Amino acid sequence: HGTLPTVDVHLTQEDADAALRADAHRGLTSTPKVLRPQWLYDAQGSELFEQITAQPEYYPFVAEREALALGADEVARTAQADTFVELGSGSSTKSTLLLDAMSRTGLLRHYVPVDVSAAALEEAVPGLVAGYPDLDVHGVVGDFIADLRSIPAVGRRLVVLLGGTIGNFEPEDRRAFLTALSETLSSGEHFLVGTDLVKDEETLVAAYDDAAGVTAAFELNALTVLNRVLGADFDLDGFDYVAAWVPQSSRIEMRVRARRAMTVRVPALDLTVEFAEGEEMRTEISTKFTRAGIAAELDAAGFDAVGWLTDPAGRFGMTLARR
Ligand code: AVJ
Repeated sequence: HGTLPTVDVHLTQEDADAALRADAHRGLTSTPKVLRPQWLYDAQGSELFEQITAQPEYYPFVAEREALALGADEVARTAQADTFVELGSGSSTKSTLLLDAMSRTGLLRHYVPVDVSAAALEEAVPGLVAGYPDLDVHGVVGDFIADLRSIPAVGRRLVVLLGGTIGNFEPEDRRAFLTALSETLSSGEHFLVGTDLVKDEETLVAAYDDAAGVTAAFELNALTVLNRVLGADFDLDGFDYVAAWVPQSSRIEMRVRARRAMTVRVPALDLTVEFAEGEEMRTEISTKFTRAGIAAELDAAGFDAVGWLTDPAGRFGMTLARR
């Protein structure tokens, strides 16, 4: 029993690889140097990220789950949706909290997991949906922004973006994403978005520079991926990891810093990259929000913020927005 998941592929591995190569060329030749967070999530990186979520300093994972455990039923009752669209997969215990709450309304029929990685869908979805034999599952392999319009409009949708993933986007990308999503949804459909909240610098920096060094290994793994995928010769011992709170941008910036001057060859891009001693290259950003700030961004994109969930300590927020 259980429906065999259908998967629509809007983005092939070749498309994704070509986009990443183009991005690496742009990022390695720009000032300052910068990489897309996608370089972090190969098999080893995904494993390290799992370990990050288990570090005592990394509160966002636990805090979001607490918020959902408290508020999933309220979200389900407000949204009155029969279709659960999850952007990005892998946070299965959290997906289950929402699927269960939506089941309790008696309306849930369809589950649409969307991810840029076919492998991530194959890994996360079967185990997740095994507990819901009557659920119609329709996966979509695609890019959050470019392929939003191809998300099937089977019924009344609740779209969710968990994990604080929206914090990874640059402001312009965030605006483009929220606007595209709003234009895709019909009046009366809902969007639930998780956002980590601004707090004291010490707590924030510790969350992104844990004592066990797991986050450092995770960010430095981007260089290993460049070595493997592009044939680059980054010397991993030549770089330190730095997590910096940048208040003007309200974000943590994750960077690798060259310990000495280095020349790095990147054969697949036909590129030679110079690093000065102390030069930093950004590997990821993690934007922190306020309740009013995210509500204003949603409003500007055509949504109404109609609900708010948070953990008891008020560390992480989730906004329910109505189109
Ligand atoms: C998966 C983007 C939510 O920003 O907290 C955690 C990624 N990187 N530690 C975050 C991350 C290093 C994480 N998100």
